[in-house]
Amino acid sequence: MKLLARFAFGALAVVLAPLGTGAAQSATTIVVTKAWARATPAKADVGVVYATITNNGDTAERLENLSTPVASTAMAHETTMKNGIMRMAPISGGLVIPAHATVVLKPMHKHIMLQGLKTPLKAGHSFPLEMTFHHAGTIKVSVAVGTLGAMQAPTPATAK
Ligand SMILES: [Cu+2]
Repeated sequence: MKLLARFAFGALAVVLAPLGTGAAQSATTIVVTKAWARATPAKADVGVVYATITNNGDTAERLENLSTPVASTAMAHETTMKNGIMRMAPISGGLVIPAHATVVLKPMHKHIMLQGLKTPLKAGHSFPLEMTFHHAGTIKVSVAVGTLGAMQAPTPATAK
């Protein structure tokens, strides 16, 4: 009975696969969309990147490394509120994207911290970010820069 149920589920998955988004290519288990950052003031040392990460795979994924030419380090962070005090720290154990789940990095939550910013992030511009996952390997993402203090991703029309 159990075996039958598993077979039925497998058949369903095969049928549904072609209906997935066009982004799903051969072995693309991790899809990153809406990568964006806020513009930073001149001489700022830090910046923050947000993105939506979807794991279409059957196993949990871990973001193992981040790299961008605009900053000396990039790291997954988490913002928490404790006794009314907001603080942030590297996510212990790293950022994990469970199987068949989407993790949204957004203001006041999980984010990617850029430290040692080499150049101010300018609204309307974009910059590359390499995200290396345990199974999926390295994914190159273009991060669109929105305005200073923006709370959501700039619309694609405004990003260059
Ligand atoms: Cu942070």
